[in-house]
Amino acid sequence: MAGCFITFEGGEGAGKSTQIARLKNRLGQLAQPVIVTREPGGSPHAEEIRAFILGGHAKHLGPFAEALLFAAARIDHLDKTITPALRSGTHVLCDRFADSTRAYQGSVGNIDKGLIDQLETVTLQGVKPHLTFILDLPAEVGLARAGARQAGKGEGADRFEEEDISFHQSLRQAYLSIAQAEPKRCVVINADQDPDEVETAIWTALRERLPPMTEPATRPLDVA
Ligand code: T5A
Repeated sequence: MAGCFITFEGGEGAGKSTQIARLKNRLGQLAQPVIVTREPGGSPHAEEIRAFILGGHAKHLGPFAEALLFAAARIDHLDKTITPALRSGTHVLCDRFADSTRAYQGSVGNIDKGLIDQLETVTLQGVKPHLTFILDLPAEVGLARAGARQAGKGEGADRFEEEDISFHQSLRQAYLSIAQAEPKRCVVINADQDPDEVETAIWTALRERLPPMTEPATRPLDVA
């Protein structure tokens, strides 16, 4: 793989989409080839599965069935979007990935860790993010941001946003545990600050972890 695979994780309203757009802009100014994608979704069939899950249609099946549906969407997303981009030397910025299944369905949904590990192995087929930014903030702050944005658009809460506060507080701890278990891949970013400060923290970490990405692209990428 010639491109870098970077994922953004965190609770609801953490600011992932905002920061992904800013990072894409910065990389574009350096002529770095980059695409932005998201989970669940990121390919036509995965977007269909997204609508089904976030519409709440799989909730009654329980967390493991939901994890299988997220995995099915992920297989198509990898196959159609992520892997071809990385092979062609394009960086991929992805809004949520396998850590979301580990946190939401695994830790908070109480699915056995060994089962989540096995599911991840068969789903990812060895494709792992080079770097994962975990945007960390109190659950109440993130939910308030997500709620305000939805109110502005006249939308309601989705399948997971409507869970109670203890669900979202557990989620925050689940992400911090993931970061603690994989410090080489994960960087925790304080997302409870001004968007410009969050952007600077992300750029600084990127420069430390993947320096070729933060320089002008003057030759074919060789950063695998
Ligand atoms: N899910 C997903 C699983 O359960 N398992 C899985 O395996 C996967 C892949 C996806 C849902 O599916 C679940 C997790 C999710 O519940 P989604 O619609 O894609 O749902 O929603 P989220 O990924 O949660 O994304 P959000 O859009 O809710 O949040 P973001 O992208 O983190 O936040 P963003 O950038 O849209 O910002 C939210 C609001 O806050 C403002 C923005 O302007 C916006 O209005 N904002 C800030 N305000 C103040 N300070 C800052 N620093 C700010 N940054 C942004």
